[in-house]
Amino acid sequence: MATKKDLRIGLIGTGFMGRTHSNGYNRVPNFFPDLQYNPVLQAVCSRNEASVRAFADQWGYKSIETDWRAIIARDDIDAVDICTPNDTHAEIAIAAAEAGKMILCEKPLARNLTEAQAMVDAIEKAGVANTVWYNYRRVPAVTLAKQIIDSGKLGKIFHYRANFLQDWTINANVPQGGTGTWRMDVEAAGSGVTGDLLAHCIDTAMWLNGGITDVSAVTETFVKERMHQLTGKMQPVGIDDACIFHCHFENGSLGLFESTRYARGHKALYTFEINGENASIRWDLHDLNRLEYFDYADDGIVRGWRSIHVTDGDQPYMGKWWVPGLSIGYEHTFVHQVADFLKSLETGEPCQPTFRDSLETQKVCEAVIESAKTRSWKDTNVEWN
Ligand code: SOE
Repeated sequence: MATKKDLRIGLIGTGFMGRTHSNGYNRVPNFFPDLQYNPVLQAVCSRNEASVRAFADQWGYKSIETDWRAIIARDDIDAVDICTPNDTHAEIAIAAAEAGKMILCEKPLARNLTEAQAMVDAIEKAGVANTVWYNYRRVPAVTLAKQIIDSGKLGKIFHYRANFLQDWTINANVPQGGTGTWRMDVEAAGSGVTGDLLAHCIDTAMWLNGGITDVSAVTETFVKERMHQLTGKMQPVGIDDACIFHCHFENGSLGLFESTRYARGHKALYTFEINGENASIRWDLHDLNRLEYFDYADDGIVRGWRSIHVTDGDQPYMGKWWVPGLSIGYEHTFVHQVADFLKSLETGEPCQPTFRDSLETQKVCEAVIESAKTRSWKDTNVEWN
């Protein structure tokens, strides 16, 4: 095999997502050995020197930085991976693009549409490779759902339904702001469940079922004040704790979406169901290797919901893993995204979702928040192809 090319990564941010991405870079060479590019963990950056050093040792980064600008200034880094809170995405991504770096950005792309548009303008002007980590597209069962839908088996689609339910913020003593709870702070996050959880549902939905044209939403903030870790004071909560919206898709189908962090008993219940004229599909993150499929064309005496255990070598990504019948997990979605990004560098094809694709998701999120605020239907102005 020809000598591999190195893709030298500079990771910024060492939280939960820093770990998932690092695991992805580390696993890819073993399981996707045919790729021409080899990820090299060149540098990792976080403000606290001791903790970033420990992270570098644990995950195998060659060097550390404590200022993200240093990562961007380095000549020995090809791609910048942004895993910091949402309020830093735009500044880092724009600076990285101007420096000619490739960019992999954690979701959501930005806090709002204005920031997201500026990021898209910067990467398109620079012409750099880019992707956004909407990882659930790369669950093999979800990728299989996409293949089934694209094959036309569902026929005309009538309904798309999705939920993303969690329960980790019910306790009013959970603070906002600062390390670990920046998702609770509107300044850092931009929004609550809409940008954090529904953004996943919207990304998957538009990938599977096309553009969302208009939305009508309701949001609620159940705990109105929380202690802010940066000021030490009780402060109003600006995020949406729960959001429900319904919508139209360009293809004429209706969508219904719900997300909350107040669904006691649910830690990360992401589900979707799609009903078409000829067939239906449903998926549940808690049983992520299973795709349920109902086909009206089946012989009547055996017709019913099929439970497809997506572990066969012919099914998406699974030929890369163990042997048929053996499951993989959440972390593999990030391995797949790294592999797809590296492949995109070989082929020159964009690695979806790109910043531009994720701008469309941001448009829907913005319309959802605006609709809830104004108690009215909002057009998304999504451009989906
Ligand atoms: C929030 O709790 C969170 O970690 C999201 O930020 C992730 O994007 C989602 O995949 C799981 O839940």
